Amino acid sequence: MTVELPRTEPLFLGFDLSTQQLKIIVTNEKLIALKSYNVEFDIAFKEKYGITKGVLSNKEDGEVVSPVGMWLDSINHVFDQMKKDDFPFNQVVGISGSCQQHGSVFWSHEAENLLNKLQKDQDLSGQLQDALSWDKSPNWQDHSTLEESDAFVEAIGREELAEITGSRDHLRFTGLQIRKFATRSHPEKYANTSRISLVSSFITSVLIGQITELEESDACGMNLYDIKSGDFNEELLALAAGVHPKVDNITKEDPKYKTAIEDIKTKLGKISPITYKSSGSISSYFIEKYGINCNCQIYSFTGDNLATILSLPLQPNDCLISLGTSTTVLLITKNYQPSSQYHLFKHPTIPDGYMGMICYCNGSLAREKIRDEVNEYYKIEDSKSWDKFSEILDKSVKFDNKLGIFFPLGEIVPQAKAQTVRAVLENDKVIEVGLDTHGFDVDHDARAIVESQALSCRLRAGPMLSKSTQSRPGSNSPEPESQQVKLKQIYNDVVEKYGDLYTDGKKQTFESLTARPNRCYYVGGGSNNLSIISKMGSILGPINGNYKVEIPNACALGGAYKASWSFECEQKGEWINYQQYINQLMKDLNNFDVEDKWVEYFDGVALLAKMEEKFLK
Ligand code: XUL
Repeated sequence: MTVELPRTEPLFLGFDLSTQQLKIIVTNEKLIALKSYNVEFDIAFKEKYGITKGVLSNKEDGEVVSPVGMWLDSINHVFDQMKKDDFPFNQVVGISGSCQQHGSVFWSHEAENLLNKLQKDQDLSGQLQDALSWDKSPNWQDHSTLEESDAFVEAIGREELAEITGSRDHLRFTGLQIRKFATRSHPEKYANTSRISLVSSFITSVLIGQITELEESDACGMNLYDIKSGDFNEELLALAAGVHPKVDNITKEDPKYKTAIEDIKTKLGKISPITYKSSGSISSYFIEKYGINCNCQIYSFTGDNLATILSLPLQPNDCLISLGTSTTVLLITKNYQPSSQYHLFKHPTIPDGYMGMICYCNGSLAREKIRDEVNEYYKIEDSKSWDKFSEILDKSVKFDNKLGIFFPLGEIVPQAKAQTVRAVLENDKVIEVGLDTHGFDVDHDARAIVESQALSCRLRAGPMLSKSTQSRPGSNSPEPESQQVKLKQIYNDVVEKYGDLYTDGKKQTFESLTARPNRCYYVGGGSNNLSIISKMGSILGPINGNYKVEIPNACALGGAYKASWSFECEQKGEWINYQQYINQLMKDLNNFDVEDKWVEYFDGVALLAKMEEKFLK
């Protein structure tokens, strides 16, 4: 992006503070990305902070942390770069952004005072050194909190925790990290902490020059926030503060309990409900040092996955499927149906909406492994070519009751060891088979890896999606009522043949098995293979089409769009529907045609559910 920046129109900045870099993208009111700037941490700050890939890791105990000063340096670094580029800072009227999720920043008692008197001739990290009670922030890759995870599960229970907070216990989640910090790794530093921010609210705070509230959607990644009641859960706060009656040997009547709860409440502050309203104006430091427009508003930053969904014209029931090394499914729903197998967060711009997130470990590696086997079997010269694999997928037009689960790595969803399982349906019985038995050949492996990955998404997205009876526009599909009768029949047939279906211990219902996505969007390396995404699309069966999209700067763009949407809402003084606002991007997207096999793959759904239940170890 090297366009000449216009010298009059209002501009917006979208930050993406990720693990390895800070990127800032510049957009205008028409949602056009005009320019971007960035700094890679390992290139600019390796020497100063001793980092590798943006973090400091301790292999012994699994601790992974990011130096907070480095983030501050990166803001100065990129803004300096923009200044050198003669960037028209005076046109910037709104800033928001995306930050890595779950990380916490611990402020000292000096923080407010120091934030307030930043001097333009000095950098941020030097001036804010004493504003931190710990100069590090736990990174999302950290896995040093097994002890804390045990405590959360013992006190609350895994499924119950998911019910309350939208996610089960995860080692990286903020509540567990705070418990470790307060009770095990740094109790004195915890005592010297005045406030705790998430990375998102930390950056918002730095830009406005005072400590601001936590942003609600990102706060859902803490294992502390009760999503339904819209407040912190006191039992979870007790766990984070190390005073839970069940696991910490203390009673609720003990004055220490009450003091610790009051203390952690003060430290965390309030959670600001989803809003378009500004968190505050840019602080004088940035006005004086860089010449940012003094009316520039800072709109609350949010988490990176949450910002990603803001970058696309996503409507409720839309799914964004990222086919990278791992597979991540992000979807938008109005349905709060939590499960320990996925995450639900509040949507950052739709007050009654949620973002569902399913994270799989086995993505491209598993597909590549089968591709290599196929190429070896067919003696394909170029062992990395996808041609044969794709040809098999393209000609596999009918589901033939054979399926495989391929986990070269241990899997998170469902939680299982590394393994391969193949099965067929014979005489209405699901039986485990080996390769080259029961008609299961190498071609079946190729289709089964894609089928089972798509079916797993379908099984797990189903409970989160709202039931939809819409039909495809322009199609001859039956009216909703007769469609409903037809679906009931299919559902009854499947249940009669396979029995009730369970996923991750939860019974699938007629509604969950028949909820279809609205649109599916595919991103990431795997989406460049049209045969793979066509097969996935035919199984997932979105009502309004499949789209392949390329959004290399999704997080930063999501941040910039959040800023321009908020700015427009503030100008109008009312809530603008985010989906309508972002829908102007729809005209730039092209869908691809797939044959709809959604109904046919009901048998696949059942077969996968039974295989997971019966054979996975
Ligand atoms: C989400 C998560 C990661 C980080 C990456 O739960 O841990 O996506 O947010 O920055």
